[in-house]
Amino acid sequence: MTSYFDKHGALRVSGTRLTDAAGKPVQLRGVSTLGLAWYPEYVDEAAFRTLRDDWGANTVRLAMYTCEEGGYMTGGDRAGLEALIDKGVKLCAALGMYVIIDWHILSDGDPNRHADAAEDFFRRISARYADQPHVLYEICNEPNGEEVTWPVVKRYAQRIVPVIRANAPDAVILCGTPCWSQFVDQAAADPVDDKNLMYVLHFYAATHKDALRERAEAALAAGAPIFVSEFSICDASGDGAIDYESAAAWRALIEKHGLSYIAWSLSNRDESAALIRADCRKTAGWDDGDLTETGRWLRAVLREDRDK
Ligand code: IDC
Repeated sequence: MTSYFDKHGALRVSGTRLTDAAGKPVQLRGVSTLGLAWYPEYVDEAAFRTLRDDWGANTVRLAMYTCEEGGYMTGGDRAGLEALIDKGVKLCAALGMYVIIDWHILSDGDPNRHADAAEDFFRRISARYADQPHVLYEICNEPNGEEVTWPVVKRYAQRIVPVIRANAPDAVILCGTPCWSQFVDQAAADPVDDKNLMYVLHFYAATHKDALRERAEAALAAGAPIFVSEFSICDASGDGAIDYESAAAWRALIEKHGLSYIAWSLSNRDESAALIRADCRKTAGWDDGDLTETGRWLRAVLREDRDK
C-alpha cells in the first residue's frame, strides 16, 4: 500500500494551503495523543496502524505538556518524554504517516516563560529529525492570558523559528495564536517572516461557533495559512455534550478550505473528547463498541475523507 507520506513526501506552504513538493494540496488528518506522560501506551505500532488502516488517518500529533502534571517544565521525566517522541516519530516514519511534535503549553500561558527550555528542546529535536520530512514542529500549543497578545507570541516565534531553521530549513512549523489558539486573524494581520509556517486554530465545537469560524474565514481571506492541530466536538473543557450541528458547520469550513485537522484525544480518559471508551483497555484494533461517541464520529469522518 502506498502511504500518504509515500505519495506526498516533504510538505511546504503555498498561499494559504499546505501542499506537497509538486504544489499539490495536501490535507493532514489524524489524532493527537493526550499528554504523552499520562498515556504513553498509545504510542504504539498497532495503535498507529489501526488509525492509518482502519480509520484512514495520515498524521499523529504527539502532545507533550510543558506545565501540567508530569510536564517537561514541571518535574516530568524529560529523557522518557523525548524517548516517547522518538518512538512516535519512528513509528510514523515506518508507517508512512506525518507526525507533529507539540510543545504543549497551557497553564503556562505565555510561551516566552519557558523559551530558554523551548529553544534548547527544539534545537536538539530538529537536529535529530533534520533529514526526516514527515516531521512537523508545533512550537506552542495554546498561548493564553490577557497580556499574551499576538506581538508577544510573535516574539517567541521569532526566537524559536530560526533555531529550527538552522537544522530543518524547510520543515513545516505550526505556531499557536492568542486566546488558546483562536486569534488567527491577528496573526494574519502581522505574519511571521517565514515561508513554511502555518497559524494554529483550535476549536471545541460545542463552545466555539460562528464567531470563531468568522475569525478563521477572515484570516484565510487575508492570506494566512491555517492548520487545525487540535479540536473536538464537545465543549472546551474536553467534556460535556457533543454539538453535532456546530461540528457539521466546522466540517464544512474545513472542507471548503482543505484545512488539515487533528482530533483530541487518543486516550480512554473519562471525558467526552477521548476517542476510546473509559472501560476499554485495548490500545489498538478497536471496534465501534470500544469507541466513544466522539471516536465513532471521528472514525466515520476520517473514513469518508481517506481517499481524497
Ligand atoms: C485537557 C484534557 C484533560 C486534562 C486537561 C489538563 O482533555 O483531560 O485534564 O487538558 O489541563 C485544550 C488544550 C488541551 C485540553 C483540551 C480540553 O490544548 O490540553 O486538554 N483543550 O480542555 N484547549 C482547548 C481545550
